[in-house]
Amino acid sequence: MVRIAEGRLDGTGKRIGIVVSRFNQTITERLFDGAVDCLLRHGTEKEKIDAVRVPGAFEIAPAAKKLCDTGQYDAVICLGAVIRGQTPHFDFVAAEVTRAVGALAATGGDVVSFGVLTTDTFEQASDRAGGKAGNKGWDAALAALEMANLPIGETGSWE
Ligand code: INI
Repeated sequence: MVRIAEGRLDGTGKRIGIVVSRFNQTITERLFDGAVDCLLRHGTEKEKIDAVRVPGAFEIAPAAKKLCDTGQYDAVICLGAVIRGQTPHFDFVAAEVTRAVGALAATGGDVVSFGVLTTDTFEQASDRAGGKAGNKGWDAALAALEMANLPIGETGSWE
């Protein structure tokens, strides 16, 4: 008999923090709208969603850590858009936000999900922010809810 534990896609009663960066704001606002839509449609109460805006993707992880450190959130969703330009700057910002949010998530102390686009073009980002490739903000919110409900460690989680 294989024992499987997986989180329910249920936002009822969950307190959720969202960090969204302003750089490439036309994209990031669409990620934000998608994330909020997903949370509301899965039962999270509007009053239990708090959002923090930060300047750019580089600032996302420090703000997410501040939210985690309050101990008030069942999950923190990170949203941003890093789009390749003419210089290597893209690579450094993309690598750093991925590393830093990943390090925060990997502590396992708090649920942290990653909805930061890293694309070559604005069009690719647009496709993934409510365009033909879905909305990665919506997807990040759903992942956050599933992980916030992960039953590992709860009594009888495999029963
Ligand atoms: N920030 C982004 O969120 N996306 C980008 O595409 C981007 N680019 O390409 O430069 C970007 N840079 C700003 C960076 O995140 C910081 O806000 C800035 O360096 C100040 O710390």
